[in-house]
Amino acid sequence: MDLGQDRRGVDMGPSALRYARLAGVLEDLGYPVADLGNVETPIPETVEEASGTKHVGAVRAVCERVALRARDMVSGGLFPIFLGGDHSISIGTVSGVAGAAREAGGGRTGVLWVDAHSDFNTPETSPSGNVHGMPLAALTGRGHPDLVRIGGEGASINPEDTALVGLRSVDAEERQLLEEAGVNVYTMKEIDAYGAATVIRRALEDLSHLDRVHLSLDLDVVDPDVAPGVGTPVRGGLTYREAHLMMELANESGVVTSLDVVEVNPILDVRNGTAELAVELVGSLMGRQIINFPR
Ligand code: 5AB
Ligand code: MN
Ligand code: MN
Ligand code: MN
Repeated sequence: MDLGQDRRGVDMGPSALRYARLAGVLEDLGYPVADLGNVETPIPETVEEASGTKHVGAVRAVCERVALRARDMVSGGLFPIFLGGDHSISIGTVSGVAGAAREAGGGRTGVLWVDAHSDFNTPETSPSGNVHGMPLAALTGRGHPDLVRIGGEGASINPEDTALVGLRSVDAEERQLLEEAGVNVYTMKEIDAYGAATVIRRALEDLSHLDRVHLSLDLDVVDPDVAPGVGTPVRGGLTYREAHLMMELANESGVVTSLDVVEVNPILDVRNGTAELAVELVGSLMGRQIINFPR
């Protein structure tokens, strides 16, 4: 899907990730992999652009389909990996995963949001009207009613059950909302000051009371020098090794139960390098040891 933002191209993200051997990397780790194909999504050229929250009706329709797929995967005991697409898909992925787990008595789902941005805008605070800047707010019950009710009425996630890591671009009013909501926030400043390992461990600790953790990985968290193929690059991001280390430590914690890989834009990429990095990071999250040294 690329209805949630202004630049074309993120709808090619899933193709680029498949081309970068995502399934092969997981199979090499010993996992059986089933690619369930694409979720039917209109292209922006065929969707009428309403004013205000851009393409909200179409985004909602796609996210409802995504949420149903997510439910089936959780009910089937699978580890879902969702490929974006812009970050608005996560309103569907997270609401579906959390809803299915809750109804099956599988308890409470938390969200680890790894992103340069906090994606906590509402239509009132958004400077752009782009839904990809709103998904985390919608998931906690804030924002456009058509987004909030995706995957079932009301909030899918408690704000205190979320941790945001890697932030360096937050809009002024969005910041107020974040503070009021009480989400756990770790900016690049904390990562620079305390190190990536300390920060990701603290964020995982914030979520340790939960039954499931959904990791939503926006590739723009990585520095644009390393990951140029993203729609909304912001300087001062994670290094190559910091990004890997965070995934390796998330793997060690063993708490992550589902994953989004979003915002890869092949049009802006250089020789599919950002998609390749994304696939590597999934490998690290799922247990690949780059340096396998006995100790
Ligand atoms: B992404 C911005 N805050 O709301 C807005 O890439 C950017 O999913 C949002 O993190 C970036 O338009 C959304 C300025
Ligand atoms: Mn995002
Ligand atoms: Mn982002
Ligand atoms: Mn973006």
